[in-house]
Amino acid sequence: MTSATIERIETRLVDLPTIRPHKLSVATMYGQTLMLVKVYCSDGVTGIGEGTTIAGMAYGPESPEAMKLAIDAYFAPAMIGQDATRIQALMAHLGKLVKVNHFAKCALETALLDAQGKRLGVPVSELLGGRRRERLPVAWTLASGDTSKDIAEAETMLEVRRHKIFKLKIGAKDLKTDIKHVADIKKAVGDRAAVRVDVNMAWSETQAAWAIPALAETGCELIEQPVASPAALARLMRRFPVALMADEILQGPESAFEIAKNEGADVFAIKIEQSGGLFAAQRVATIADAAGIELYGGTMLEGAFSTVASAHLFASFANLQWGTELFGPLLITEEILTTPLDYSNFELTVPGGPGLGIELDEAKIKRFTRDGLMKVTKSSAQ
Ligand code: MUC
Ligand code: MG
Repeated sequence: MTSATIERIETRLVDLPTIRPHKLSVATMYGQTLMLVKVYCSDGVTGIGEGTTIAGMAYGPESPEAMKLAIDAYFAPAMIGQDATRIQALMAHLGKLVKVNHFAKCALETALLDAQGKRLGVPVSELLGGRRRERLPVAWTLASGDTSKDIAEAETMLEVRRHKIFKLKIGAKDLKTDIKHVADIKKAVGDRAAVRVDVNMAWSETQAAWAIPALAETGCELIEQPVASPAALARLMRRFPVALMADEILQGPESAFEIAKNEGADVFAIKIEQSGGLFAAQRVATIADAAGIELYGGTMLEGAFSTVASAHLFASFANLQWGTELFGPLLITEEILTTPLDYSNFELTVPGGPGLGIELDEAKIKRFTRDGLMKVTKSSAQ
């Protein structure tokens, strides 16, 4: 077994513009901030991981700034000098030192897996049990806030064969306006595309009970996180046959087990960051499979590094009935990789090179990097 210890950890915040405002019920995004972490090992190998969230702190408890701070002040000092090749043992050790902080943990685990894959000359998917598919279907979110703009965007995506599954962000407007928005878009795309919605927890149970049959009537095939409460979602499950998906309430294996036990969702939107890392997300998928819950590969609108890390994991899943929404890099104006990802024919190709199989364009991101790099080395960690 090769041995390598962790010598240095660098973090940075990269602020990138989005191609258009992205409107969710919780916030409107005009840009995306990636927290990138680079782990330098004693054998000369480096790995990169990413922590990204949606709209600062509007979506969840961890901001990019908080992830960076947690790594600089707590994780990195505890990691310097540790064996970089024993990833699960190291993550378990860090789990004892730092509670929750799922997104920061995921970024570090991704960087360690990237490094280990490069070290062994294998893609990250092979470290996760081996890929079962080379390409993943990718949905696109229509969220301009304007129905005709969304229809035009959907038409372009269909024409260039990039996406034929559309997720609509609703919940910010009144119920009737939202239902009409969904109906108009479904009518425009017809059988050429699937339409799904994400309410991001905006509705009460009674609002959801009114809206769900109306949404089913429009031809909407999947309703994501209509309400905030796991108990309310479970009750809605018993009342309506249309598929209901859990997202925000799915925060790792323990929550997956609770939802499964309560028959609280038809589908899980699995996200590597929300789960607490790739191995935790793998455990979420195992629980879903055992409970007969179907799977969807979710995103936090991540940049290339977390998107590709997710792709390696989702490629290894036994089941992925609802495809993925790994389109995050396409929502950002800048290409941050030396070789862009292959999105074609409605799918994303899972990179085949060692580690994540992608390379950061350092020169490109320099001008988007906030306040320079933070470095934690052996001397500064002591
Ligand atoms: C979410 O809530 O699922 C995923 C796609 C998108 O547009 O927003 C995200 C977050
Ligand atoms: Mg969601």
